Amino acid sequence: MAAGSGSSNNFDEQLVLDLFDVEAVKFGTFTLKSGLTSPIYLDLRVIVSYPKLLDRVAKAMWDASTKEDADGTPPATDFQHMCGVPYTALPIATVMSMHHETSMVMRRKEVKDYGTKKAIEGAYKPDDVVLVVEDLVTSGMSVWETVEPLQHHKLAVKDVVVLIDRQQGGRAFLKSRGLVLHAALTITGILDVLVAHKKVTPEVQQSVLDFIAANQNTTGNKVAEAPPKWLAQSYGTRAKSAKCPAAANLLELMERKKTNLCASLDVTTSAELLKLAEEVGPQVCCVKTHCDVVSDWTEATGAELQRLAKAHDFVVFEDRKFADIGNTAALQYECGLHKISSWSDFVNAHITPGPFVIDALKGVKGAGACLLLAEMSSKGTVATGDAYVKSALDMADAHPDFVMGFIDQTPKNWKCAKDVDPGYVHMTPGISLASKGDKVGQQYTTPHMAIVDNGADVVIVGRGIYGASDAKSASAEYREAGWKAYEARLQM
Ligand code: S5P
Repeated sequence: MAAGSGSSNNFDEQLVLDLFDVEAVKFGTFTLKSGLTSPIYLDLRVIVSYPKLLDRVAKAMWDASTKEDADGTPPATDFQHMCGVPYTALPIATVMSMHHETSMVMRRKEVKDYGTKKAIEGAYKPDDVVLVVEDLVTSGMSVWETVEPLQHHKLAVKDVVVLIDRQQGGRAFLKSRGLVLHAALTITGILDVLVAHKKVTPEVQQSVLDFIAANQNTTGNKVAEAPPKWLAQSYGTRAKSAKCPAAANLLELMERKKTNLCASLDVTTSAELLKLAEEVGPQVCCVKTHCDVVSDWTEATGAELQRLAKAHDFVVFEDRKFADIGNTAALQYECGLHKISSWSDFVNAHITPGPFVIDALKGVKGAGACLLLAEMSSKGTVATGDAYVKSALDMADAHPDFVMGFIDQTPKNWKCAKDVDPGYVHMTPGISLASKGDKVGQQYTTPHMAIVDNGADVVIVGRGIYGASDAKSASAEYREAGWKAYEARLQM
């Protein structure tokens, strides 16, 4: 029996037939979580109810990870621990662990306070090698969500073993992140077995192959293409080409201080704000404020913030998000209780009023610089699409001395990414190492995803820092995660 490409030497026909019998592999019309209609459905959760099958699955996966594959993939690098991706792969990893007396570590899915370091449970030490165990791989994203926290806790991950490779780009995606995929079974191999045993018709086989070909995660392949210019350049190099002095200053600062972390200190009293700025100051390149949530703001608050900025070498960004006609925006920038232009290094503006809002802000006495909101992190935002991003870019390009960059989410994936001037700074909010979102629409990604996968330069972290029990150490952790991701990006 010809095994599908990427399958192991010991392609196990009986295992395929058993999986089919317990309906872990089903054919029909299924609506996936993504909304796509699929002719095949894999539900490997059912395996826990069949101990003998669970045992065989564990054996097949151990073989796949410790022997050379038919396609020449070498055995996994020696590992000290295995980590099953919650939940389906946890019992599989447990059985593998029992058979081979190999230690496991466990990644917690929900971690309340990242600073407690309880994200990874088990007995391990830095540089221990972990084999990640997953039931199946599609795009590779779910595996990556387990790999990233392991690496953050200084564990080395080099190999991933799955029962089934859906052959939808996961292998290339993981490879682009330095990981080798070992698969006991592949979809093409499974189909070959089931057609040979007359369990499915050649027509069904073809429809599944067509579905797989049409639904590929190409992120792994995209990485191999020429990246947008700014991704391959250091902050220092880009500082030299920046047309806006505030962008040059921030990029230089990031290079000098080795931090790309912006702390968003969204607290409601001056005392809390200044205490936090003092605590996190040594770790950040920027402190972001919302002065209008501070109940006792005075001129002294702004002045003290600037003193701390000088003492700790960071810049101050007031997140005012101007969105009115030019005349009003200019008044809001210069006047009122907050006199924002007198103490902030830069501000930001929505593009909805059109380009004159930039002219107006630029004309204010003491004006610093401005970021434009090209994308937002909140669920359901209507600021989306290529046309919206293109408008932001056009507005920036018309004022390159005053617009220092963008608040954005996925600049690397913008259609126009290759043409974006590397002198712009990309600042990305919606960053957390522990949470996926809040109850009012915030959506989080990790520093690594933001910087490596989405092209951010600066990660903006709010509650992940000021909401932690120890803001100082939380800021140090985010700083380390952000800088490591930037260094990894430069290596790609
Ligand atoms: O799209 C955006 C733009 C901004 S500036 N999404 C955001 O979350 N922000 C700001 O970033 C937001 O106003 C808040 O100050 C910070 C994120 O805070 P966190 O607590 O969710 O990390």
